[in-house]
Amino acid sequence: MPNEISRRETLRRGLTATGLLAMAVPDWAIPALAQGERAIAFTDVPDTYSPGDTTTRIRSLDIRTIDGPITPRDKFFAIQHYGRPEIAESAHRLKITGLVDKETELSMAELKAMPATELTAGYECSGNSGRIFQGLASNGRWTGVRLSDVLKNIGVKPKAREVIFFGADRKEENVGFRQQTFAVEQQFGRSMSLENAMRPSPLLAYAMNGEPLTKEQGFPLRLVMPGWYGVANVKWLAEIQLQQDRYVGNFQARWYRTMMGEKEGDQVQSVETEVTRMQLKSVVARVSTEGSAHKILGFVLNDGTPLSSVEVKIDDGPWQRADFDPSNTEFSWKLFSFRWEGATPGEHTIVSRATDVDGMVQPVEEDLALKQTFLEHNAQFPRKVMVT
Ligand SMILES: Nc1nc2c(c(=O)[nH]1)N[C@H]1C(S)=C(S)[C@@H](COP(=O)(O)O)O[C@H]1N2
Ligand SMILES: [Mo]
Repeated sequence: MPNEISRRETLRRGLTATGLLAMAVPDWAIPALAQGERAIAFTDVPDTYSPGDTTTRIRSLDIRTIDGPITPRDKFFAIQHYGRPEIAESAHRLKITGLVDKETELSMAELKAMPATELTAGYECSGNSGRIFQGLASNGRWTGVRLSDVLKNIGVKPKAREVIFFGADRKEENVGFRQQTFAVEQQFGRSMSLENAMRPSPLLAYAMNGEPLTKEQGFPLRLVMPGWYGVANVKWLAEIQLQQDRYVGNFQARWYRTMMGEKEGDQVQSVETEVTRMQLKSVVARVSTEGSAHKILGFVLNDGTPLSSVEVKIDDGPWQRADFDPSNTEFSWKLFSFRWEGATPGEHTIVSRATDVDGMVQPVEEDLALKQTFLEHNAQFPRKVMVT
């Protein structure tokens, strides 16, 4: 009875999606450290570790300090290629050019006068990994206008296929062609198909967590592309250009590609893909203790596909299901917690793995052995803690 099966399948998916929200909240699932609760030390993080701040090129999030679903704006990770341009909001214009009915410039006041949407979205830089203790990830509550509304208002010509987002940040770079090298001014740009741009979720965001974007977050305007890796979220957004051809800018066509070997019999073929939707990843972020009980807290990031489970394994023990935080939403990071009973003094290894409703399971390091580039590293991340 194929109908029956597909109905059950639909029910299961529906339940998983809403189940994330409706699940009973264990009292210890609340992320902030309770009275008398203290964090215990990871022995895999050196004492010299520093997450950086706004004076450094990269500010990462010390994930051991996660104390709620939303990352505060002064802790939200920040990374970019060309530095952080200073833009005056009153002078800023968003240009919309190319295959539109009428090329347009919108002021921030005009954008803010349009119906606003709020959406919680978490993302990580595609270069995030255990190398930097998974600190290039955060979760924010964004306010802005839907990209699709802006494009529909302006009118898109039928030939348009590609939507390019340019930041105001520019830099001269050496571009090679055969034996020659040219110094060319490059503007940070990323593109996507018109189909993806017209989805309901992408936002032209001007606020995070109820406050204006900070300079490092792309003040006064940025794209937020829920479910995609950080690089899609173009900051200091200055121009949206629609065209028919694929965009082949540096950060689209040369950077942010993944090369992965795929086995065909004895042969390994290298397959190159674009960095777009986030690959399923979970990370243990914090371990704390209160009396004799221990709690493990972590987060999951993916493209918004509902999750079926996140599990935790301690040393050589079995995989055990963790609980999802009730604050999780479709595009937020998904916090999870696990009550660890009977922790014995000494060093322990803790690892988590997430599974989605399509049966995708977070890979282990060995599964990624054929990956040739470092981006999109979503392997399970075993962590070491010291119980005293
Ligand atoms: N204009 C512009 N936008 C950009 C970048 C950039 O260099 N310039 N870097 C991208 C990358 S690689 C990432 S991971 C995210 C980081 O966003 P955040 O700094 O708000 O965390 O911004 C993206 N948007
Ligand atoms: Mo990134």
